[in-house]
Amino acid sequence: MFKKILIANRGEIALRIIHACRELGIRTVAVFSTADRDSLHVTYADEEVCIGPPASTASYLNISSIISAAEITGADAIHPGYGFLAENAHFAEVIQECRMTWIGPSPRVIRLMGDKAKARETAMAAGVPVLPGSREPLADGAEAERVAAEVGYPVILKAAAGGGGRGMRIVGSPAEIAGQFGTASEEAERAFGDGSIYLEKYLTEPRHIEFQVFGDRHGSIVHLGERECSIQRRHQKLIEESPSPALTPELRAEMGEAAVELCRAVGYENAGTIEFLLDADRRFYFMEMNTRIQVEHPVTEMVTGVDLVKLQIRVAAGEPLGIKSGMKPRGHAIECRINAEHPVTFTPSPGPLKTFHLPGGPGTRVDTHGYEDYVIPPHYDSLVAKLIVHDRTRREAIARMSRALDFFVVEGIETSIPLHRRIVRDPDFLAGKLSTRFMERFLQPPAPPPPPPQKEDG
Ligand code: MV4
Repeated sequence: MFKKILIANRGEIALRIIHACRELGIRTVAVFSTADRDSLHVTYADEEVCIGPPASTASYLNISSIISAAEITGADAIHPGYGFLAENAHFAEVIQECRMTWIGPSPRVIRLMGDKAKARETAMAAGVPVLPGSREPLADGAEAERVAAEVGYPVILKAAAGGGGRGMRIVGSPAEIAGQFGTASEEAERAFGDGSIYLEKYLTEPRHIEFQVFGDRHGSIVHLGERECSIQRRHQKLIEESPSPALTPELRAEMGEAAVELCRAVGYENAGTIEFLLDADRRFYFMEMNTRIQVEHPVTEMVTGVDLVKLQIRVAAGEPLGIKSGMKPRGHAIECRINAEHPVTFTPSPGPLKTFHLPGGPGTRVDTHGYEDYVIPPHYDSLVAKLIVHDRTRREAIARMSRALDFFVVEGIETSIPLHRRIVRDPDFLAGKLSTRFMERFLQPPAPPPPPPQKEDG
């Protein structure tokens, strides 16, 4: 087992990784920017190294600073968390060249799955269902026209180097397709340095359901069930839950096996997520793979009882997984992401936490780096806390979430807590009627009142 792990991240996930290391008896090294001197990950790590100024590009994305910090402190492994360098194959390679362990999948697999067009081809070859569309990136507008006519409109153009909603274009008719292909490709070239575009039939109101997968160095691959992530706004998830209200045990087994097959095809190691779209007829299609631990991993932890971060560290150290695939989910878990932003306008709201009272009680977990008088810096993402609840049924979990939100008191900044309070009493949410369009409908301004009856004049 490792003696010392450097955590190449900040915020709640850095703290979460410190918790796992502490329980495994591993020493920790925090890296921090000058904006994060007073952060809890710095306080609670055994050692800490300043890696640069506030801008991420100069600190948490600065590979040479982070490698130097690891060398100086004698760390034997690096955990990247999520975001920042978590899916950077080059970073993983440099770590391995420096004779340290990268806690994640191989650079080869990160690179393969980072190319969303190659990931789609790999899924097709592994017999995992994908939406009708192009086999390889499109050569030109004429080819886009041909494939779109074949699969039928609407279609979606996606940047191979994009992912997570970046570089996508929905196209409704043949008149627009060639032009949209051109602009999408130019934009992708500018944004990612790779203009490759592929095409899929567009599903108008799917659910977003993702499977947690895990591989070890001994060739064992398992899935730990799904997370329903349909409640999102501008590709930022707001609420995640497990199990999905849409899955039966049979469909869960089928999707889980497809996820495991894809992992097997690429020799996947460590934690990963396979994203699927599920249509109204409950057909599922592979969308993309994320080669990291995700923000919403706690909902899976709550229903499986598996500590996913400890497992990441153990399998990176060469230990076998030691868990069975497809365990039956125990009860129901829901996570609300509490962001430092205005609940109606969604504008960022950094600043001091004047009051910060966390909810507690049975089945209630809060993952946060916040504390009273902590000042949320404006330089990073707005996640201040994840509120996760667990109970026996979905109904009870929602009631518990509603209660926990009422006992979560934050003053000094605006947060998304009031928005979550409204979502958890929405009739569609309560009925489990979810789709990626949920927030669009939820945020629609209420219809204006009918005009008053006109007086009849004679
Ligand atoms: C789609 C789709 C429908 N049909 N692909 C969004 C994030 C990235 N992983 C891919 N995404 C989608 N891909 C096909 N063929 C719907 C989404 C999607 C979405 C699209 C537009 C607006 C909001 C969305 C929310 C979730 C998923």
